[in-house]
Amino acid sequence: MCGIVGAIAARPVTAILLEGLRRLEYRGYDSAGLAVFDGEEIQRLRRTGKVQMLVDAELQAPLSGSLGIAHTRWATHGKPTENNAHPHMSGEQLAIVHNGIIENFEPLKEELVAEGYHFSSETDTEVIAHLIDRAIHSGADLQQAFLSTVSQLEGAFALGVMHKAFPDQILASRKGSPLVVGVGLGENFIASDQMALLQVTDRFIYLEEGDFVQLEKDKITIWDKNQQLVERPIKVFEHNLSVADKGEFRHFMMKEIYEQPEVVKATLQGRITEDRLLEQAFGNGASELFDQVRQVQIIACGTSYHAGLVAKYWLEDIAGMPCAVEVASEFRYRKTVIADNTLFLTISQSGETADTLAALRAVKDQVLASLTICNVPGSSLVRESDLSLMTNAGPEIGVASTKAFTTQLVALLLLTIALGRRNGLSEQQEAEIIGHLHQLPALLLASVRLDKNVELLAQDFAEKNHALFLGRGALYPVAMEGALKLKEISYIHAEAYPAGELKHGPLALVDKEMPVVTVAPNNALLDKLKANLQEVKARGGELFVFAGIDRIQSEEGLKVEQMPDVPEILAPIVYTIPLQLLSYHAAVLKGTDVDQPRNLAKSVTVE
Ligand code: HGA
Repeated sequence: MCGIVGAIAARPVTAILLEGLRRLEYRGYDSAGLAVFDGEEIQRLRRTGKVQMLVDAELQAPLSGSLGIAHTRWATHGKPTENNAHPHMSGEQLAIVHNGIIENFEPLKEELVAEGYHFSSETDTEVIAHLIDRAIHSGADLQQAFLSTVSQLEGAFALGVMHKAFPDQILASRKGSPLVVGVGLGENFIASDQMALLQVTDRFIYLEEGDFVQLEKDKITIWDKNQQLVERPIKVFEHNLSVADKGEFRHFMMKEIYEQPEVVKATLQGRITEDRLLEQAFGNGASELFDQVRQVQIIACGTSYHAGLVAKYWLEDIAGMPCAVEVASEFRYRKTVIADNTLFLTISQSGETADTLAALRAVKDQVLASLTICNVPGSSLVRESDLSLMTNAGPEIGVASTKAFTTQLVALLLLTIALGRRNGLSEQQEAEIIGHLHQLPALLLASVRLDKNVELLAQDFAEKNHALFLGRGALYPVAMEGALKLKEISYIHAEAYPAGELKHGPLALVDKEMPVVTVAPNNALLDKLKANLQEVKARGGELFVFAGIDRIQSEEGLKVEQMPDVPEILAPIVYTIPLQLLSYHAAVLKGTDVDQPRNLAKSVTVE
């Protein structure tokens, strides 16, 4: 996940670009660079490491100009070296920054090399610079050259381009990666995320897929994916919804529950096309490593452990990949047998979870490769793992994890596709799953909108001391996560069971004081689950069922909340939402400290 910033103004832009990079550093942190047109030449400065290295270098050799682009990189093609850092140039004329993955860069590169273009980096990005240059040399102006180049690119990108011979403009485009336009007075900007530009403007245009923009000092022109001129609305950024602010919400946890449709989009952005996974999103060398993987060992704690358990169902069922899941605090202290060609997968919101980190360190030398799914760039797990996939959920402040969990699940589904591809998952099946993932934000939104109904259900919980959660298949770990949420923030004792286990013991606990919550999407196990519900009803238990449309009806002792119709594969993600809402409302009714429940901490950096 790289970050890009661009500025065209009447004043010097270097400080604006550097501040923008600082604010985007959460997106990429292996190297950074900027290019500024000083009226005569494009001056470029790049450094490996943190943005601060670039800031220090610029202090030594200041760059000045009122047109510039900048980039903070998270390498997908080529190591994090200065040569691979962006901006990339074609000759002295043209500079480009790119966030994303160009899937067809190899044939394009071969073509350009055959025509005499020299490549100074290993990146996919550099082909874009030379393609634009080639089109200009055959008579196109910058705009035509940019458009014809973009039409040749497959994959995902957000791009910013400047050219010495066209110093009155920046061109930009997005497809599959985020990009916003910041609207100033006599100056305009682009960035991967509005946060990068809040220092200079609070007015933004949110570009749509395939949009192409010409940015001048006092003019913004936008064409849509069909190259038709379009007007996009300018929106004023609501500062009260910034990350460190609860905005209209009473608690961070609720804000974070509501953010899930948006952050899941961010997890997917730049990583999928309409019908395919871009597996370079896992980082440099991921594809070659994935080729060799024969099993997956997942290690995590708490909520992340539950995400791992869901992934086991997906990996074995869809990717045919043997998978073991264990809590880190157990794994690290026992003698373990690591099979050949094991991908060691850690999952952690903070990337600093002490037990998970210790488990990684203990076996790092024995595994084929380590991959972490994590929400904090630059964290220890990210630094110490061979590969990483960031969940892009943004800061999670509520101690009880919500959006980190659902974005972890999305990341794990992407991994399932990557490994499945090598194990019989057809292109058609992949396209189907990706199609479902495109629907996911809307499905999450529909579930979040059940809030008021779930609030009513919660009234039956607040007075209770215990609750049971049931699920089957990949919904069993979701039930575990629901029980954990309820425990964490409402202090109601809750346990989760695979529904088939009920009669092997927990049924003895069931009476009218023990609410039983069940997640019951329409799937092959639904009829079995319904039989389990009858077992509860027959013992006077009170059932609360989140169910697919029209499959289970409310009746005495059985309250059904109808969920949106979801593809089976997405059910674990979508059905998580009502359980989060249920625990939230139960806790609010009980009057507990929702965001900072007693005895718990957000980032468990001690064992
Ligand atoms: N493929 C480019 C950009 C990387 C990126 O967007 N990462 O998220 C590179 O490797 O430089």
